[in-house]
Amino acid sequence: MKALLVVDVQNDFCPGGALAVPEGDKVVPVINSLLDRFDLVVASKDWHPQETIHFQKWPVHCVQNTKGADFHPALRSEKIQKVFLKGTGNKDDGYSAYEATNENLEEYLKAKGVDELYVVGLATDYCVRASALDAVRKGFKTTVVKDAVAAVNVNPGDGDRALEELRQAGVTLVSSPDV
Ligand code: VGL
Ligand code: ZN
Repeated sequence: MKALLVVDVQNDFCPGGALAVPEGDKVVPVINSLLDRFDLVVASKDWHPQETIHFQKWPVHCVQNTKGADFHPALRSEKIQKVFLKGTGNKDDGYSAYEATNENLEEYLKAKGVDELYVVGLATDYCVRASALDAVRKGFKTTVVKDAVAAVNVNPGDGDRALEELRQAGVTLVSSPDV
């Protein structure tokens, strides 16, 4: 059983948003093209309170129930069976989808019989990285689709370094035509 995890494809991480990932919107058509190849599609949302220590590191973004926290309008979000909300506390970053507080992602996937998890979305160097690392640690056969992720790149090369770290941790890297 193979599932797709769509990480944080939200307005604030796309061009024009509060914490825009360069070319963040470019992942949307690639992700849309993958959705029908999976038995199960789930997503995470960065879902912050108005005040959190997270905003000492980052501009205010993805505040709960704001437009910036909505999915990118072109994402075929009707295909998403469950949304996992993370970063909801005010004392930690909550980068990983496995830190969601509305539902437990690990238990949800295991209850559905998922053993293989494909991870796509934003941003390669933060939430995709943290979610994929947690997925391998929890025993999922984990794959990141390289052309379906994009990096913040606070420091040049952060995205490429994150992908190399993931590869060394046991994550498989593929291109979308090979999914
Ligand atoms: C993210 C920075 C701050 C992410 C979330 O979704 O990768 N990055 N908050
Ligand atoms: Zn955030």
